Amino acid sequence: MGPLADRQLDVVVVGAGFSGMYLLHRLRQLGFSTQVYEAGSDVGGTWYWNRYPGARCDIESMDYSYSFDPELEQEWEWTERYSTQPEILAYANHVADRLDLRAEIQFDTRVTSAVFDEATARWSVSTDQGETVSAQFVVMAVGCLSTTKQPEVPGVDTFAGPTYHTGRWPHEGVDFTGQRVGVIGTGSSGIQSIPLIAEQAAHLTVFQRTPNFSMPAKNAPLDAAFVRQRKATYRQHREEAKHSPVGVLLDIPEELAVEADPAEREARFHEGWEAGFLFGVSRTYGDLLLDPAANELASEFVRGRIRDIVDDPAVAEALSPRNHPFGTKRPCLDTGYYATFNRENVTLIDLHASPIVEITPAGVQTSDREVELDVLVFATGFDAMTGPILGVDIVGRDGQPLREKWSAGPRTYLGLATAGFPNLFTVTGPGSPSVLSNMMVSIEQHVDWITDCLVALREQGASTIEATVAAEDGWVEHVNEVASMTLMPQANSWYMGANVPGKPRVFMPYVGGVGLYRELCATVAEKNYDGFETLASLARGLAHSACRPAAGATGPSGLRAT
Ligand code: NA7
Repeated sequence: MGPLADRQLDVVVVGAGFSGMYLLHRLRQLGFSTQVYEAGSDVGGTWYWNRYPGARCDIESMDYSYSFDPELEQEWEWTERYSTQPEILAYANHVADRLDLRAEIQFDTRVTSAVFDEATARWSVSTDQGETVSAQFVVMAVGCLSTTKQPEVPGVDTFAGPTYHTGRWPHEGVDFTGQRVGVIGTGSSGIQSIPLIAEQAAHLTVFQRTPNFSMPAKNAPLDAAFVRQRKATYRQHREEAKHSPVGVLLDIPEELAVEADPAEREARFHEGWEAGFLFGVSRTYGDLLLDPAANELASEFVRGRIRDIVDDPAVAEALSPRNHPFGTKRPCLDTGYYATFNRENVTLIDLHASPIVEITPAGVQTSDREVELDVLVFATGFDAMTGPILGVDIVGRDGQPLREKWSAGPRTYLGLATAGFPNLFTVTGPGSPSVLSNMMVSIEQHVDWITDCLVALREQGASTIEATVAAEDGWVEHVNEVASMTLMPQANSWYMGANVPGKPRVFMPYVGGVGLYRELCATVAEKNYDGFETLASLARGLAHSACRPAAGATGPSGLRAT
């Protein structure tokens, strides 16, 4: 038995990023007593931690913001097409102030465990500050990219100089002037930071394991006329985004790249490249993520741009992705990334040709040389999606740890709940569109769904809600089936858990699209939480809610939105 819980709450929310903040606002409005715990010292989640140089959103500012408050979206002024981390963090702070959120957020506090007590149908939630509270519901609003991953390289702790992970960057910044800097990792964080570090450092060595596809961001100050026009039509724009495949408006032509006239195709790829848009090239044809031959056409187009930009053909080739289809790892948006490798003070080390053997006190030893360094930057990413959830010791019914249940990969119903863990919800969890979408759109949809669900339970006098195993099995099967119709599972991506040694290879996000997914979730709610079991009494097995789905009705076919 843990320490006795001294506070009784309706809801504990773990995390005060954009999910936790909106959750708190909604729960408070609806009269649920709520405590938010946040490991950081302030709000902002991913934007609180990721302060590395060049950190910037790759969804356009006017889309990457809350839509729930029309006044907020009218009053806030974004300055650039793609917001910098400081501006997004300022926005998060503005929202926290405006809605007076901080009173119910306990900062500098990490939730360590959450244990479900079947006798009381409540969660006992403990923190690293020695506090234990009792809550009817727990919502994991922990983000998808918040558990940082160090490079798995021998000697990593022996380096004599300072080391920094992009996802835990010091608040006071880092001055690289006159330093010999090494950056390990060329995902989005590496690609955003490398051009700026190169401008400051005496010398920069980039250690690249997998070259990534990156496109120019074409970032610029926002045009006042565009902002006026968008604000005038914001409601309609948001509504359309909510029902789109990825939560931003895209015209995805049905035409196939493999059937297009080569000159027209080249021109369309160029337009996509010049658009400065994450989906610029990816959305030029309908078959790029479905047909390997179509994908290769887009991949080769991007490799051609790399050859155009990079002076040294050998470096251009080393920077050219060839081991995964375009778009199956999240493509990056950059400002001057490839051109950085034309600088005299920048060296690229292709780790496929010469792998890192160890990190030494003096630098990095590869199979063919020792690179002496003063500073090391780890842009090595995250234990994505499941890492932050499993970082809390969650124990459900029958004493089952979630870590055990998910040992072969996450199993959820709708990415919102998992069987055996009553009254536990995840925001943008595995099995939901999440990281494949504009996160703001997905966050708001999940928060609205969860809070509506809590209201429905309150109205019905229900004390617990739990996904059925049948519904969960059906959903997991559906998520896998849809993913396998695409090229997405082919890459060793963090979507697959492939970046973390030993992590099960499962394609975690739902590729069905946010519009369809929203309809499916709404249908489940309309059918009195189809696929969930609710209990009106503390005694299990009694008083099941009125509308129990037949086991067969909750599989993927039973989930067709109508
Ligand atoms: P990512 O995209 O996971 O990138 C991490 C990078 O670090 C990637 O290039 C990895 O190579 C590399 N890496 C990881 N471990 C090692 C070791 N041990 N040795 C060498 N290289 C390594 O993380 P980011 O922070 O850049 O971006 C995460 C998301 O944030 C991004 O997708 C956007 O959605 C925003 P690998 O590809 O695994 O071979």
